[in-house]
Amino acid sequence: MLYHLLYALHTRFSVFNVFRYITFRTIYAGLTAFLICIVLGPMMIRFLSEKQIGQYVRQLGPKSHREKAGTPTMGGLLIMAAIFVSTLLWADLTNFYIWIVLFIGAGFFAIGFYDDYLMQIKKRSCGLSAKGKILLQVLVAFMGGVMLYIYPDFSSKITIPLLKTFSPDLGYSYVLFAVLVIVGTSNAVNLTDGLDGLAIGPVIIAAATYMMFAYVTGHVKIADYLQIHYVAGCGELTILCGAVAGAGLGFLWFNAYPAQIFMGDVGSLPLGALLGAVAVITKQEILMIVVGGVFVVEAVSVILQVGYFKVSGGRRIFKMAPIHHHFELKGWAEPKVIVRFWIVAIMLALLSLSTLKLR
Ligand code: 57M
Repeated sequence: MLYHLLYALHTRFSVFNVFRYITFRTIYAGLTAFLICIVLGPMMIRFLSEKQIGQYVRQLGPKSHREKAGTPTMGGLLIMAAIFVSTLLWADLTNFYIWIVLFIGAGFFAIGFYDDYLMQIKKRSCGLSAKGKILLQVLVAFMGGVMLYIYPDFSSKITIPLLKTFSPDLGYSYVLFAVLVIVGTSNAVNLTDGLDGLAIGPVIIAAATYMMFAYVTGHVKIADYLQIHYVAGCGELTILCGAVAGAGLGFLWFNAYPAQIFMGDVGSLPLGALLGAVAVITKQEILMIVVGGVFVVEAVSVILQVGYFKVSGGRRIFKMAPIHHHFELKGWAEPKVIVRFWIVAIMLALLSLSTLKLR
């Protein structure tokens, strides 16, 4: 909104010319989202505590988690409010991709909110059924995928990392591919959110990475130089990614070990969906496997554990899945697990950025 209000004044006051630059608006979108979380964080924690919206901790988990019971949760309300307000303030609101990503984020926010509402407020121990949650996620992602597919400027080709000339056109099946990326990323982030700061750290790192991907993919000259897909208009997603990273840093201020607040499904589901949607639009969908490598490993550890448990008649590969619990039960202190996962996430992000040159 500020872009529309203030850039128009640049003919009279040249200083407002700065609002045309995506880099400037990205920095301030990040700072705005960060400040919203920092300023409102303590009030949010007090509000959730007063409403007794505290985490129910299942007895199955590591014993060290028992003392976490009652920690205020649904902090995702604050994260998503910061992202939406900051994006609406600093992005070009005539940009189609901004609205598509916000639509998908809002849809997953609603699903996560309803799940948390049932679990934390109505005190139903399991919330939405797994099938119901997945179906709603697929529906929202499908609607987003169809809108992308029918948008005249958007191509249904996908990028294969490291391959410069091979980018297959998926046609109609592009919609299903987009659903897979968005729903998969959303649930992988959700599974990862099992230790203090464990999910929000890699979310910040992935958002910062896709901030760079969105910028170069939306810049005709840089895209041509790097020989990557040019997606006209997707540069505005740089600002949204800046808001996600800023909100994530603001939330991490309170979610850092020992956490004063958890994000809840109302945070993990939409954050993953936002990252998935940006990955799809910037044509770096498959690279999400690398950028979001921590999320992928967490999800795969669960799939392997549950699958092996079934075929082996009750035996386990890991001490407990997702894999962060395995390291906890091996004796790693929680902060050590968290920071080491962040280090891996940073290394994977750097590796993914290197593919822009390795083509
Ligand atoms: C999402 N939720 C955390 C918090 C957060 C199929 C199975 C793998 C499903 C999985 C599951 O239930 N996943 C749900 C993970 C939970 O965090 C809440 O959920 C929100 C995210 N959706 O925002 O509100 C617990 O995580 C801890 N936590 C922190 N700090 C944070 O900043 O310490 C979360 C955020 C919180 C808190 O203790 O209560 C979670 O872990 O449930 N199930 C599991 O992950 C369980 N694994 C398991 O059962 N493994 C089995 C089989 C099924 C694979 C096995 O290995 O044999 C573990 N989780 C729990 N208990 N709670 C272990 C058992």
